[in-house]
Amino acid sequence: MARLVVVSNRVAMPRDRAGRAGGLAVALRESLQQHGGLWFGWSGEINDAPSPEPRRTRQGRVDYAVLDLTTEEHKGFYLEFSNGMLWPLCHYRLGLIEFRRSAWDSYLAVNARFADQLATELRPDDVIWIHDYHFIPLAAELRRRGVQNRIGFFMHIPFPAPEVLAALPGHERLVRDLCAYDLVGFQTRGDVRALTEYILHEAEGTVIGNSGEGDVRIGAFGRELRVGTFPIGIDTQDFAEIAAEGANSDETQRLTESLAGRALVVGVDRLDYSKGIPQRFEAFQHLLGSRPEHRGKVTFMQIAPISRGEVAQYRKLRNELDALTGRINGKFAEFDWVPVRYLNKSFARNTLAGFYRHARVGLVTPLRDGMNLVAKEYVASQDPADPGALVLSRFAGAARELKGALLVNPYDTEHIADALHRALVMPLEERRQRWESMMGVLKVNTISHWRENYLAALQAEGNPAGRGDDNLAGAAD
Ligand code: ADQ
Repeated sequence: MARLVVVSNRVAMPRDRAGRAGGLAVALRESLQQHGGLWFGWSGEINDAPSPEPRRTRQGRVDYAVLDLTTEEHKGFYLEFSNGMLWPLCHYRLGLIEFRRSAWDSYLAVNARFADQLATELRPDDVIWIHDYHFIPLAAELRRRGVQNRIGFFMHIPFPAPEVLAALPGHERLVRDLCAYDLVGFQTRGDVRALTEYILHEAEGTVIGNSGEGDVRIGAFGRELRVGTFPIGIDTQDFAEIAAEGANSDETQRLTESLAGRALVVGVDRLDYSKGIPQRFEAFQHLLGSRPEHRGKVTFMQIAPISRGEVAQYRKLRNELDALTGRINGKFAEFDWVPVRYLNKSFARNTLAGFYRHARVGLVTPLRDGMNLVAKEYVASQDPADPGALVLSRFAGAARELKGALLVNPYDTEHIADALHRALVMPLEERRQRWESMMGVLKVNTISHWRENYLAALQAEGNPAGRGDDNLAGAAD
């Protein structure tokens, strides 16, 4: 039976509690455990005299092998290129990019160094699943080292339109390297379309087959590969259960008491400029300004733990939100009501689920997002008898599936304010209907469904003659 090798920038080590690790880590770990597997990636540590060999841990049937980054690599590969260039590029924020050739060189060099180590770990039958933008060139580097295994890639964030991607010096190399995979998976059909257009118009490639369902087979750079849509899900049942339990938790009780009967609007995001948090604050301010009936009746709680605090744009965003919170509260607060509660901290999943369940409105307004799991978690957490309403950006991948949400343009703060008003006064019957339609989708497209679909598709690709039927996906049940 084939062994599964998962590669991701951060490796969820066995000591990480599942509650913190989240749905994706748990889902990947399950598959690895099922077959025996290897999880390979960055240790999360910086070390200027790193051992060339990975550090290893084994738990159950899973091996973990992690490498440290040097200070220079952490700066060039991780901060400057992955987070400083690819992240804004893929989120359509060209104005935030400062291209440095040294960072690009570092990105390629770290991918080459990781490939050196990973190549020595591999067995001929291994199926390799590489995650996210930090490691786009890894398959090409492995191929250069003679690796012929099936290699799949999943992009968790959006893939930009060719006109945007072409702004990155080195875009040709990046896409050529992407074509070294056997299967490239994206969150939405729009992402598949973006890569296909690049292949056709910038890379002189061809579309060999097109299912019309967000699934194409392309030919480029002397190879054939499949590019498909695999929208990531959550563990819907589990979330619904922990939310029902979380509704009675100490924290949720305290939250409920502190609200004194006021409606709660909740936002939960990493503190990231792609999430549209300032626009959301402006929209709430607009709601209070334009519809005085909500003053004193609604509380907006934004939970946003600090993320990538070393990167200048993230520090700037933090300052902006500190100022906005002060401005809105200064303008509208009363001695017994503070309109905005802004928390830079993380919560355990069950606490978060209890908060979601108590919130009358989930406010999820990214300017661009691969999927956005918070939107799905909010829906899964609702009480079926009295569900809240979801206000969702049309630019989140989740908007393709959650048609029962109130979809908004996240740049249009007045539009968001109108949707917020609609959500706050929405009759129970309409809330129920919308929620049922969304929950129907979430019950089918769970995270296990996503993982199994992806692995089955990878399994079917590049399957060299003579290789047995090593059904990876099915065995994960
Ligand atoms: P992210 O950009 O991190 O993920 P998202 O999909 O919303 O965004 O996932 C965030 C996760 O972190 C959720 O599970 C959420 O519950 C959790 N989280 C956020 N704030 C938290 C807090 N304060 N305390 C505890 N948990 C918190 C990237 C892409 C997304 C894509 C995912 C998965 O940017 O578009 O949906 O990967 O593919």
